[in-house]
Amino acid sequence: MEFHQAVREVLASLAPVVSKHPQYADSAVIRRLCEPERQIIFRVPWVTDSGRIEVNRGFRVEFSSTLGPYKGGLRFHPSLNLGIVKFLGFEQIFKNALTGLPIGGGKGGSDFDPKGRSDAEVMRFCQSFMTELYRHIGEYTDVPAGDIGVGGRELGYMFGQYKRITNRYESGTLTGKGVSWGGSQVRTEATGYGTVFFVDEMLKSAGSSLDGRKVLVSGSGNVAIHAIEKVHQLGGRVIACSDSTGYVLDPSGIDLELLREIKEVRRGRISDYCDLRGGQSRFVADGSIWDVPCEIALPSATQNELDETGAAALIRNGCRIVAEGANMPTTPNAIRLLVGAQVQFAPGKAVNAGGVATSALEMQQNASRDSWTFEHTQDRLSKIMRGIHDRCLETADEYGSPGDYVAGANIAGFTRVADAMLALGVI
Ligand code: NDP
Ligand code: 2IT
Repeated sequence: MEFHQAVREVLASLAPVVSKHPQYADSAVIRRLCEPERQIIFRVPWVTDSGRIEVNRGFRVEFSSTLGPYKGGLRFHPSLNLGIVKFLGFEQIFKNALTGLPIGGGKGGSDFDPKGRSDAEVMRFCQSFMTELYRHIGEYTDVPAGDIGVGGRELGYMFGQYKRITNRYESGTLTGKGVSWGGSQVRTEATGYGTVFFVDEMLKSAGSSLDGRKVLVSGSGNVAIHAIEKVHQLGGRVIACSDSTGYVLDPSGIDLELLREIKEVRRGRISDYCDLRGGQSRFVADGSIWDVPCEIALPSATQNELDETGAAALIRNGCRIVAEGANMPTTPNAIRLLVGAQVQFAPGKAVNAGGVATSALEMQQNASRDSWTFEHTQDRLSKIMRGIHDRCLETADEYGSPGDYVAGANIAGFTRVADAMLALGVI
């Protein structure tokens, strides 16, 4: 279902491209792009702390290696299935193309649920997962990173196992590594920061800024936390964030230090926030964050989290910008509603591309055995986001849809990968 949704969304933008450039149709570029180059599904057995044997399913979908090694994250979430991995891998092809960097598209993960598991259990799972995955990946082949449920801890255990099995310190095989063992400055922050850099460009191109804006950020994971941080640095105020159990409303602005303590140190739930924060903050169990009045909404949790009801509430309350920090968080009907109400909408494959772009910067540093400063890396990220933003608008103009970020992102991503496919022949 999700894969078809993602494909339909891209194809809907391509009619003017194919009529202007019939060579794409003649060489079946679209049909070839819809079929992954390779799909790997494997058993992941592991042992719990109490000695029970568990079995999960592992996936890696290697979608397109036209522009570079397959590149994309690993997701650990109980809902994960092949259709979701395929949608994420398909999106990744165009997102990665949009960055202008030499990376192909792929995605993977497992239906393993890390919630409530001890560090030792997570380690044994990651080691078992990598014991199969290692034979499929490598600096020049396929370079995984994190996604939902996979952060620094999991990547550490996976890199350790990869290094042990291969007896090689191949830093360029995984990205999102810790800075003390081959990682890049800013990679942890990059998706959230990049999302806000993109929104800043949207505002600037309308002669405005983030200063004083009221913002909603759904989720409270890696992307959400760093989006909140950058909104606050640029003068905006994030008044609500969420997780799968409900949302926190804090009219005086989310206390980031407290949120990080709860999520990153204690690995706790967002419902703990209000007990510790007090004041006017409150937790709305099972509530929809989109009911909170705002000017800018950044869905940053998961796919299809913002539906027509959410979109209608945002419109009613005067929201002006929706930019996707997550992958495909807005349903097609919600996008139609938002666009119909003149809300500026920017899709994940452009908005959240800062994460994978910084992964490509990590690969550059690994290849040259170098490490850059935080300032330099953040400057590169911000320039890359400006480049993606401008490319979306220029492409939308060129194909007769001025201001349409969806058309711009889909067409600019597609044409870059399609032109390279034409050059490489029928493979
Ligand atoms: P995290 O695991 O750090 O956080 C995920 C957040 O989303 C949590 O708050 C989680 O709540 C919530 N969430 C996850 N699944 C669901 C669900 N089924 N229903 C409701 N809430 C859910 O992941 P990230 O922050 O890394 O990823 C968030 C989004 O951003 C994903 O769409 C991911 O694909 C995308 N993305 C991530 C990048 C990265 O570099 N990490 C790069 C580009 C995009 P709970 O804890 O309750 O499950
Ligand atoms: O969806 C995404 O772009 C990611 N999860 C990041 C992928 C990466 O390889 O850094």
